[in-house]
Formats: sequence, structure tokens, C-alpha cells
Amino acid sequence: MRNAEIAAALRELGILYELDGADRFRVLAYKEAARTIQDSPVSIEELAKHDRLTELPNVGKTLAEKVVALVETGTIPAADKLKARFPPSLVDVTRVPGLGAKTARRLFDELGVHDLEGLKEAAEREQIRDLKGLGPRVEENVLVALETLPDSGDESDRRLLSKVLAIARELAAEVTALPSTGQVELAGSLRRWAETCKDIDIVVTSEDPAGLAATLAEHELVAQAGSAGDAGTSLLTHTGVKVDVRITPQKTFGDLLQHFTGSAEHNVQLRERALGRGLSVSEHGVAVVEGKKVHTFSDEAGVYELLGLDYIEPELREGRGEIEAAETGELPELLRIEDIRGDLHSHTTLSDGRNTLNQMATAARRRGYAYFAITDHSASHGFGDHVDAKALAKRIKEVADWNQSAPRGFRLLAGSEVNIGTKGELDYPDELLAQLDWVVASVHTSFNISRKDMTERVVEAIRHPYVDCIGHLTGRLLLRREPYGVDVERVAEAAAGNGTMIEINGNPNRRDLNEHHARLAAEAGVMIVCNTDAHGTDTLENMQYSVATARRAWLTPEQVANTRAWRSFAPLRKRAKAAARR
Ligand code: DGT
Ligand code: CA
Ligand code: ZN
Repeated sequence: MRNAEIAAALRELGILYELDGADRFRVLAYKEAARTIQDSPVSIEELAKHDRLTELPNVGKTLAEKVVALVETGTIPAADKLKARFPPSLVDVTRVPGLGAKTARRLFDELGVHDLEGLKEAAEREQIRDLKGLGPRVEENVLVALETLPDSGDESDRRLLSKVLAIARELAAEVTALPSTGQVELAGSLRRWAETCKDIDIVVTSEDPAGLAATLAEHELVAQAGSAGDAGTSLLTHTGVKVDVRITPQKTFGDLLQHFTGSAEHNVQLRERALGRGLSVSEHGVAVVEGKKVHTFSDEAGVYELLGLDYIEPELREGRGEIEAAETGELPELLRIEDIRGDLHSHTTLSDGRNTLNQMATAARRRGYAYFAITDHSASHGFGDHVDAKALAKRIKEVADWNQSAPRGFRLLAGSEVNIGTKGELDYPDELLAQLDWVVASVHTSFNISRKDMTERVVEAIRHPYVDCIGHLTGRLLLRREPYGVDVERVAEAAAGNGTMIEINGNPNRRDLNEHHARLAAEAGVMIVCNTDAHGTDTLENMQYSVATARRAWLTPEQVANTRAWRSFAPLRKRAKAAARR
């Protein structure tokens, strides 16, 4: 049984409990366990067979027993019992946006709604408005939602890059370790560091395709192996991701890698250009159209060279002008991760982080940074994670103390990620903000205001004398939450004019600014900052995603402020410029 199926069964059981009126902690426990299982890179069925389920986070003994029953018998007794009372189709009703289990239960009890069909009828007959606490508005929303409801909310076919990258690298390492293997490269959207990926593409040279396929089929990350041949093999991981392994002779490795790195749009443009020069490009080589000669390349750069182009980095291969730039020698010298000298957005246990100031600072120093800002959430943050003015003042002192014994060449910055209120106001007094080394300002509440109001709100913060940088500008969560309406062009113009920087947030769920906005902002003259927004030492490595987005935005080290040494970075902060004017 696939991990995704087990997760779906647990999610269903959680909702059945909720319909039954169970307390919210129990319901939440099932949701969290379902998520853990959905994301598990190894087979849950295997873990169940070896009695090892409780090693997983969020999976306790009771829950483990239910999974074992599911794997062994195909059903969970507790779920069967509940399904005898509530039709399974009622679970679909709970998933309609704006309804939830409590309302679904009332619709079932009071109107006899069993399924989506029944829900639609009840809404059309205007019966829902008669239920206490519900009104015509709910009916309207239900009808709109039913029009737009996706077939299944569970398995979207695209995944976050971060979710597939670890698996892809592990499989590639396994292939690399085989003595019959020559070269191995990840290709496709992974190699281009796209935000999301449909599948994993791997390009390999191998003297033993059958052995390679057999090894991968046995790998613990692999749920299912498809047909294998000399040209490659395809697999399905336990997380439900398809893996395409393509095998090629050494002499055409460059051709195949170039082809499967894509993007499709880049390849179309490249091929068109080649045809204009009488050459036909494919994964098998570059053929002279009127003749017999086929040029093959063991190295990708050869393909570009033959076409009269500079080598194009994979992150640029999206058909956004890179071929023209490669032709005229105008490709940018892209930012590299080694260029980054500091990280300027991080959280500690003072707000919602998992590690202490000392742990975060030490980990940052170990990464080789020259400076690092602690920017916990601010006074109005809520969720019990806020930092009031007094606590922030204490934190400023702690940072100063820590710096007393800091290693040479490393500086900890006292900062804050300050909430931007609905009118652009901040939630600390200016005198306190003035004492900080660095301030990131972000929107965390009231997303649903008009585009115009949101733009003004952010621009107001940009004008603030102690706001150095804007955090995750559009608030999007990839595959989960749309960006809120904000005029990025207008914001960029204001930021450039005020000397306020804008970050590329490297949390792989965010990547915000996105590559289009980052390119636009940098061209408008905004200083970009690559940040992680790390909530623990383990996510400091999310810098790789921030840099990836910067590279996809064509950014050079000069356009990214935190590539500079402290002595040239420090004066770029608005607060430093203001001090210099005084
Ligand atoms: P994905 O998988 O949707 O995240 O994005 P890609 O770019 O990895 O797409 P994929 O896996 O379908 O194919 C890998 C590369 O192979 C793609 O970037 C370009 C090349 N390719 C695939 N199909 C075609 C095609 O029909 N025409 C051209 N020109 N190239 C293709
Ligand atoms: Ca792909
Ligand atoms: Zn934030």
C-alpha cells in the first residue's frame, strides 16, 4: 500500500472523528500523522511490518495500531464503525471551503445532506439559510465552491523542489556508487532549480543498464519500478513522485543532458535558432541538415559552442531572453552561494524559532558568514510568540554581550521582523527601532485588503526611517496560498527611491520575491537581500533556494546586498545613511 493511500485513510478517519464530535486535539493528531506519512521518504508499509511506526514524529501507539490494521486488512476498524453511522461521501462535504465538519454534521442531521449532490440541492432550494447561524451568504459560497472544487484535494501532481531534491540526490548518489556508472546529473526542472517539480529526471552513462535498474528497483525510497531497458528505467517513489532515469553513451552525454535539462521553451528557441544555421539539435546530437555529419558532445558546453552561444547556466534556461544574451556575450555573471556573506532574517526561541540565540549564531558562523541577524517576530505577533518592547530591549543587550566574546570576523546583529499594520504602521516605538542593527518589516495579518490598500500599506513601511528591508513581500505559500494583491512595480519603485532593500525569502514554501519580481525589482534599482527566514539551525541551508531564485532572476553578486563584506554592507542600511547625514 502506498504512503499516499495510508495518509488519505488517516485523513478520512480524522474527519470521521470530527463528524462524530471528537475534541480538536484528536482530530489534529490524525491530520499531523497523515502529513508525516504522506511526506515519508521510506515505505510506511515496511515500517508497519517491522513494528517501527512509532519512530515517526506524530505517530503514537494507538495510531500505529490503526496503520498496522490498515496495511494488513485493508481497513481500519474504527473507521468502519464510523462509516456505518456517517456516509463516507459526507467527508467530501466537510472539504467544501467554508463548511468544515461541524457544519457538515448539522447539514446531515437537520437536512439529510449525504453528499455533494445533496449539498448542491439544499443550497439551490435555499434550505441552508434556515439553519441557525447560517445564512444566504453560505448558500452562495457553497454554490461557487462546488463549481470550482478540485476532483481530489490530496495529491497535486507538482511538488515543492525541496521535497524532491533530497530524494533525487539520494538516488543519484546510489547510481554514482555503482562501479559501472560513469557520469550522473540531475536534469529537468530540478537542475533548473524551479519552484516546483513534476518528476525527477536523471541522466546517466552506464556500462550496465540492467544492473543499474535492478539496484534502483531495490532502493528503500522506491515503491515501484517500471519497465527497464538500455535507454533507462522509470520508478515511482513512496512519496508518489515519478523518476525518469535516462542512460546514454558517453559520447552523447552532453546532448542528452542538454535536452532533458530543458526547459521545453528554451529547447524550442534553441532548436529554431539552430535550424536557421542548418543544424538540427536533438538528444542524439547536432545533425547537419543538408549532409550526413552528426556532431555529438560528451559535454553540454559543446552544444552551445557549436551554435555560437556562450554557455547558459541551467537556471537561466526558461526562454526569457537567455539565448539572445548568450549570442552577444551579455549573459550576467550570476550570483553563487559562495558569494553570500551573511543571513539577515532568522528566528530563535524568543519568538517561534526552535533554537536559541547562541545555537543560531554559532551555526551561522560555522557556515562561514561574516554577519548574521536575529530577527524574531515583533510585539503584535500573537500565537504566544510575540516579543514585547521590554523583551526586545533585553535581547539587544544579549546580542551585545554575545558579540563581546564573538570570534573575530563575525558579527551578530540585533534585529527584528516587525509587523506592518494595516496602515503601514509598525508595532515598536521608533526609539527602540533606532537601537537595532537591522529591521525587516513584513505583513503577517489582514491579507484580504484591496490591492491598492496593500500597496500603500507596504509603501508606507518602505518610507519608515528604520525599516531596512521588506520581508516575503507577497505572502504566497507555494501550492497552498496565492500571493496577496500588491503592486510589486510600485513597491519596487518606492523601495529604490527610499533605499529600502527587499528580500528573496529562501523558505522553499515561499521563494518570495519570486524570480520575476526579483528581476523587476533589481532592474528598478532595488538592493536585493538573500535570506532564509530560518526557524532553526537546520533551515539555514535554505539559503540555497534564495540564491536559486536570485539566479533565476538573472541577479549578479553586485545586485545582492549581502554579498558584501560587513564594512561595505553596513553603510547600505538606511539607518546608517541617516546617521551619516546627521
Ligand atoms: P517538470 O517535470 O514539469 O517539473 O518540468 P521539466 O522541465 O523537468 O519537464 P519534463 O520532465 O517533462 O521534461 C524534461 C525536459 O525534457 C524538458 O525540460 C525539456 C525536454 N522535453 C520534454 N518534452 C519535450 C518536448 O516535447 N519538446 C522539447 N523541445 N523538449 C522536451
Ligand atoms: Ca521533470
Ligand atoms: Zn515573516
